[in-house]
Amino acid sequence: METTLITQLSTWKQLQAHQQTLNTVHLRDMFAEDSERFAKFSIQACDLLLDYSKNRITSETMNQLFQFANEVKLQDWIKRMFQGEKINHTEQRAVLHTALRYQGNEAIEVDGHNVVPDVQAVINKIQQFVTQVHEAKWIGHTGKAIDTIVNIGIGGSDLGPVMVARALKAYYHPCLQCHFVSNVDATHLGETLKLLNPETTLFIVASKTFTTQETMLNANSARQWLINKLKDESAVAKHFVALSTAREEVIKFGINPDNMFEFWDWVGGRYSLWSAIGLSIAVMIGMDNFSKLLNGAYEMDQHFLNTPLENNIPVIMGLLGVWYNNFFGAKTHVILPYDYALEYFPAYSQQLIMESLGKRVTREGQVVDYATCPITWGAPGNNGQHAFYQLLHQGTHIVPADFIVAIEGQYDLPGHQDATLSNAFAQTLALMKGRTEEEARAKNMAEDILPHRLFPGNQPTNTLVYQKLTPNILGKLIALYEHKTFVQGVCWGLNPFDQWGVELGKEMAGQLLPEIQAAGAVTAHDASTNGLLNYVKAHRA
Ligand code: G6Q
Repeated sequence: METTLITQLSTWKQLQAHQQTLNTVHLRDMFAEDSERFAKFSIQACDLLLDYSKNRITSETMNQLFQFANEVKLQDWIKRMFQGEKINHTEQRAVLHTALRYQGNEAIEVDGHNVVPDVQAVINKIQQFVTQVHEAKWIGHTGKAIDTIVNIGIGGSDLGPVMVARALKAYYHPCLQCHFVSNVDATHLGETLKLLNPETTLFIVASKTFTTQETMLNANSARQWLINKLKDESAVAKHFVALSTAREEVIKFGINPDNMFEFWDWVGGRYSLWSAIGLSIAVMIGMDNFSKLLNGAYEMDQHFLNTPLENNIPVIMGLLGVWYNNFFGAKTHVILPYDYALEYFPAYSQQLIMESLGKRVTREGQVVDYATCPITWGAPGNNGQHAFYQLLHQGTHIVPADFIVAIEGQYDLPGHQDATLSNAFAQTLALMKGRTEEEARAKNMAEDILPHRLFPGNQPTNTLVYQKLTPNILGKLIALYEHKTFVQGVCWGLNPFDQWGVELGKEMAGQLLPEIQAAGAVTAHDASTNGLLNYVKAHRA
């Protein structure tokens, strides 16, 4: 169906013209001319401070971005998502990760069915299970308490849980440890199995479809390992539980459906850590803390749903991303947590953002004539400074960045937090200001290498500040990025909730597997693929 691409909208054209007036304006001059920039371009909400004043914007820019958001009917789309409309139209599914953390009293319906009690029933089941493990009432086959859990899953069934579990290590139950196995190459599982005592290990097989090749292979190998060690197939019942939407597949695998924690097709993989997929998190941090995580996300949901665009954090961050991506030609976006507990947050965000927005046709199937998702990357702040920040300071690309900064760290070691904070803010200052020739000379820098000592600055940054990374704050932070991603999906006219690219990989791997396993030369493909397969076949034992 032909529709109006966003590039035809009047607000888009207006933004293009407006960008021309700002293209050569330097952030340092904007700050020099207006001492109120921080007051104008910062928001405190949901226990977060967002300082977006170090962006190449004026009040006029923001007004125009909000007008654009209105023209693409952002607020309608937000409501449609929260109300359970099937906005994931290519899979005919509602998108209701927000229902998983809903704390209100209204019904949320999918096909006329209220899903809120279903969600609560699974939360209750998780709660019971967590209590049983913590109180050593869920015991292993040989009568020993569980002290280790291993989540086996990949993509959305891994990245959220592993990121949150890493972030909330300070909240772990003292008698439990956890591992996450995702990769299909035997190293990941093999190295993990070496660390495990079969009598005290519980495997959590996390897979929405329960057919994903990597997860099923890892789960089957773990199952075989357990049976070999405990010399009894019935041991599986006490050492394996499943998180899935696919009951029949779980039964086929040999897990009793009583040991299955259910979720639903309206929970997207990369949005699923709030569902049964979060079981490993709940076991490790306890149900109270898991509820605080859900609560934090709910508070951000309410902020997103009810706050006017002008004060809405996910909306502002989303629109700023569009501003750089489409009007300044920024190709990437970097996420830099100054909180080591958020070590895996960039990797998690990569999936969230790039799997949602790495698309080239609109909802109506029209090929876009504008850039969509920026390449998203990142690493913990200080480590990045000694690695890739050079490119941010003196490279040729505009790289909008999110600095995520904790006021208090997880551990109270003298001097560490001051060093962290000074580094974070020094970087945003340096990226904004740069260093001019005049300033370099004032510091007596040698003339012959002067050009090498100059920094253009004018790199845009957002800074998000929170008190301390608690489960509640983490819930808010994750929900913020989920909603920011949704905002950009609406702006670019995309369906952020399907992932046909992932499906293609799954399908092709399924095709090649029997060819790798069969005897004889492979001839069915292009010369490269045939050549690679045949080379490997000829060279392996
Ligand atoms: C996420 C994607 C994808 C998915 C994995 C695992 O949104 O759909 O990353 O989570 O492919 O799928 P299963 O949970 O079905 O094993």
